[in-house]
Amino acid sequence: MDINKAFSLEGRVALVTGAAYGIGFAIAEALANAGAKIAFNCRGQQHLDTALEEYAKKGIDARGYICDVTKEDEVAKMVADIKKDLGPVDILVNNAGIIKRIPMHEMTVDEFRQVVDIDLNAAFIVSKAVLPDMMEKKKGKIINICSMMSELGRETVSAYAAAKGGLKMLTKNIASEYGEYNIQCNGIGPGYIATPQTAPLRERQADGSRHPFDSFIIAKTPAARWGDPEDLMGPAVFLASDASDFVNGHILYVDGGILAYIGKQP
Ligand code: NAP
Ligand code: GCO
Repeated sequence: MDINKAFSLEGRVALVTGAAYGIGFAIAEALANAGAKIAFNCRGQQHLDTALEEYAKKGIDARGYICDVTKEDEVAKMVADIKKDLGPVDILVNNAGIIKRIPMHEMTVDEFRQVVDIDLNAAFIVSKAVLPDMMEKKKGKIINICSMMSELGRETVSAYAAAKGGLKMLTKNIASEYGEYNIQCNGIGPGYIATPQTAPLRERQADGSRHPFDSFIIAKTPAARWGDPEDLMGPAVFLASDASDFVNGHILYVDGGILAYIGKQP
């Protein structure tokens, strides 16, 4: 095997959902650096315009689309527009996601449903939209961005954990149902990563000390640090490339060792 060719994404079209910033932006940058043509989406024009500027600063000619991934008609239009602009999607990264940190007994049904809609149902919607072209080409990669909460629970994240647990099983089911089309579906399970989504968990206290949750994660992580979106770039290229053609239905945890570690004694 030519190992450099195996990791190359030259000529491939990658759609990374919710890649205006955060983990999605880093993954899109990595796929672009490996040769892929990049399409991304978010919900608002302002985030889109800022993201296009940031991609351009990195020399990436990304195509941005306004699309709410929970809306099947918007997704269908986005996938059709990408096909017209760049070609059929070869690599899909279902990254878009939100979290609501509310004690379950205080969470409304609508709040629960909104998290599940974006973090789980949308992966079904977008995957369903790109599968027909992948099936026709008999080649495709779908990467679902799971979470520690695909394996573990904690206070206040019931909807998020339910969605991410479901996303783990959706990943395994897509892998099972479409492996015969040479389509591989895997997950990436990031640990605790420093992005806008986790900013509230890292805010300095009034006295300048670390947020208690920040200290907790440092103690729970063998690497004794939060992850950076850059830590996900290599794993994403691996799972998007031919190098992982016999990896299917796997959740690759990129967590600094959290899931392996009981945690440092206080
Ligand atoms: P983030 O900084 O909050 O970014 C989330 C992205 O998703 C934004 O670009 C947002 O764009 C987009 N988005 C949200 N809802 C959307 C919708 N309905 N339609 C289209 N785009 C939507 O989050 P992040 O930390 O980068 O996380 C990215 C993914 O990694 C999420 O699935 C998250 O659950 C997962 N994850 C994060 C961590 C972590 O520690 N940060 C760890 C494990 C897993 P707009 O709001 O502009 O639309
Ligand atoms: C939380 C965090 C986590 C991370 C991530 C961990 O409140 O516990 O937001 O859920 O986002 O999913 O893998």
